[in-house]
Amino acid sequence: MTDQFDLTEDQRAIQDMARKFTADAITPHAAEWDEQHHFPRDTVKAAAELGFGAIYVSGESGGIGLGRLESALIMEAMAYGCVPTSAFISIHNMASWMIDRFGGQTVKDKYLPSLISMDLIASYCLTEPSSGSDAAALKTRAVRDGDHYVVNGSKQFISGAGVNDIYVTMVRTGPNTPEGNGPKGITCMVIEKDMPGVSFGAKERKLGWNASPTAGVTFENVRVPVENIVGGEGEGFRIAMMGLDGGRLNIGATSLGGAQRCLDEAVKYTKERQQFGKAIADFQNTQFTLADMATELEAARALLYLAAAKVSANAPDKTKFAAMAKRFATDTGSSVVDRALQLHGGYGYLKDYPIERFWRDLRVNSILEGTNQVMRMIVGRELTRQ
Ligand code: FAD
Ligand code: 2MC
Repeated sequence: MTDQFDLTEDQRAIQDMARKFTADAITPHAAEWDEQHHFPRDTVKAAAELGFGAIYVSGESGGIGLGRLESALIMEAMAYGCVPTSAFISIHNMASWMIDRFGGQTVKDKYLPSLISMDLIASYCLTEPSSGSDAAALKTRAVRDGDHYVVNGSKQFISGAGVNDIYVTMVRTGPNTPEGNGPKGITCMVIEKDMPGVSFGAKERKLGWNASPTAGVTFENVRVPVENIVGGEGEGFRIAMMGLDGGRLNIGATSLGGAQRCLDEAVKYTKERQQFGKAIADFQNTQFTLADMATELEAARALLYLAAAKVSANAPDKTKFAAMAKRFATDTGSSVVDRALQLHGGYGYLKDYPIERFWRDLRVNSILEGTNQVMRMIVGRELTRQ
């Protein structure tokens, strides 16, 4: 086996550390967080002590400066215990990276130290009530007024809204022209929870991701200092999309971790459960099902790790590969979990076993950070580009 197809010793050490953290601090509590709709802030903060609040924030800025494959390994490991908690930490990492990679020194000095320690936690605000997949149609407007922008509008479906401290927000600063109303009229800026005029909607009631609060955010004449913009005016859409290249890998990785947990549970369960005088693992149907689940999961993992290496290397086809991997890993993850549930029979449908929670938690991964139809659109456009 060449090293090219295996993890390095350092990557295995990072994976082991994330797995141990998950086994100690996440897995024992995840069912309760789901049931109680509890956001585990203390656990998230404990993850920061391992550097997981700034996985790919540069070492220069105080992060741990790892690549996207290492990030995927960490997200996959944490999702083995709790998918929404892992994804929550991923979103914080995506937003922090955007500040580090594109922000000026002032905005970096102002926020990064507290984001790295997760004393402040960040949300990512792109979606609006009338613009989900068509993200470049967003309407939240920021108008320059001296040393400030005055922001008005609303964001929808924001993970961490109301509990998080920092909102990395895409707003429209362009003029009312076709170009100003398109992607080139969008700017990225950091808005704080406590700035006057920021308010939050009620917590959404969801199928899953109960450990991760989701709500709308409204901005009413919020005065945001000009120094809070990340990148230049008009660069916000590109920055948002580059953030998502990494975010989508992480979401795919959480599907791999959740599905691996359910596959492991299914192997264990089918060896124990007896019907017709033998373990159900002894039926050929069970073995074929488990074999397909394991094979498909490995294929998804291989594509996701390749895509992660491409994003780390800033390869020209990184966006296409991130989209392919997100689509394939999230769809495969849900399909594996569904089969794990079937192999548990009626017990898989009960909250006494973890499968139904993963089934619910993985479902949304085919929708958020770009639906899997949008992922196909990105890949299809790339394939047919002249
Ligand atoms: P729509 O865009 O209205 O899509 C509806 C359907 O139409 C989908 O099936 C879609 O694939 C399909 N469709 C749309 N356009 C096309 C097309 N051109 N071709 C083919 N099919 C198409 N957003 C954030 O900014 N920050 C967050 O933190 C965040 N967290 C979220 C957490 C949760 C739990 C959820 C559910 C969503 C979150 N989102 C967040 C929003 C998420 O990114 C959007 O829901 C998603 O991008 C889809 O947008 P939409 O819901 O408006 O669906
Ligand atoms: N990296 C760098 N630049 C990019 C890019 C990327 N990944 N993707 C697009 N761009 C640039 C692109 O090159 C173009 O610039 P230029 O005109 O200079 O060439 C500009 O951005 C506009 O791009 P498009 O012409 O592709 O824009 P369009 O509006 O046609 O479609 C689409 C873009 C559909 C891919 C985008 O709107 C999209 O990803 N939609 C899904 C929205 C989404 O993912 N939301 C997730 C919210 S976050 C979330 O859910 C969480 C849980 C946190």
